[in-house]
Amino acid sequence: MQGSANLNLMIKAARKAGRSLVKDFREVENLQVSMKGAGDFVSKADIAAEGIIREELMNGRPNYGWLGEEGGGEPGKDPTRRWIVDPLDGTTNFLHGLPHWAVSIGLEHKGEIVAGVIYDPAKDEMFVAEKGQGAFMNETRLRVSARTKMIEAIFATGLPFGGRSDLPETLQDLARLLPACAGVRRWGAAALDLAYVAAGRYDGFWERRLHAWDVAAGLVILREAGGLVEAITPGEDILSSGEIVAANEAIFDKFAPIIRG
Ligand code: 2AM
Ligand code: CA
Ligand code: CA
Ligand code: CA
Repeated sequence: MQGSANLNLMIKAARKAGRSLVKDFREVENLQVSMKGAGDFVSKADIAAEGIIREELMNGRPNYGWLGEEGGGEPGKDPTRRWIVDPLDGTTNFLHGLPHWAVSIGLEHKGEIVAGVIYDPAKDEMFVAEKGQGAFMNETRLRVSARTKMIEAIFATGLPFGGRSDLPETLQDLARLLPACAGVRRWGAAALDLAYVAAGRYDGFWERRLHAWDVAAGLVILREAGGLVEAITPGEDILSSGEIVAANEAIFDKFAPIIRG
C-alpha cells in the first residue's frame, strides 16, 4: 500500500521501538520492573520504547499533541491532532518471556482515529490502516472473518487482573457467551486482540476498563478491515469509556447483545 507521510513516520517509529524491545526481550531477566498499580507492571523496556517513539514522532510533527501510557499527555500547538501511543502492549507477557506483545500507535484528528499501526516484532507482523485506505498486514490486505454462526466463532477478551472492578461483569459475560460460541481466548494484549479481529483470526473481541492507548490504533485497523466496533454502552465514546465490543458485521448483531446483557 502507498501510505501517507504520517503513516510512514508511524511505521518507522514502531520499527525502531520494536528493535529496542526485541533487545530487551532477549535479556528480560535483567530488566528493572516496578508496579504502577495492582498487577500493572512497567519496565525499562516500556519507558525506552516510549522515548524512541516520542522522539521520532515529535521530531517529525512538532505541532501535534501527545498521549503515551508511560509519559502522560501534552497538548500540541495543533489542537486537532494527537498521537496516542502504547509503547508496549502486553508488558506482563513480555516480562514472562511470552512472545505476544506489540507497539501501538494511533493518530487522532478532531476526535477520530485516522491512522493506526500495531507492530508485533516477535512475529514481524505490522498491522496498519488509514481511514478510507483499507487495512494491511505486511502488505497483505486485511479482512475480518466471514463466519456468521456464533457456534463456529471464537472471541478474545481480557480477564480482569489485579482486582479490577469489572470482574463480576466479565464472569457474567463468560457465563452467557461460552455456551453459545466455539471458544474464548485470553492472551493479554488488547491491541493485538483488535488486530487479530481485523485479520479474521478472531471473530470478535470485547473488554472493559481499557485505555485510549490500548485501542486507538486498533479502532481504525478494525474498521478498515470491515469490522464493527462500538462501546459496550451504546452511544458512548470508546476512547474515553474504554469499553469495547467488536466483530464482523454478521456476528456483531448476535454477539453484542450477549455482552450488553
Ligand atoms: P499493557 O501491557 O500495555 O499494560 C487489557 O487487558 C490491557 O491491560 C492489556 O493490553 C495490558 O496492557 C493491560 N494490562 C496491565 N496489566 C495487565 C495484567 N497483569 N494482565 C493482563 N493485562 C494487563
Ligand atoms: Ca501498563
Ligand atoms: Ca496496553
Ligand atoms: Ca503498555
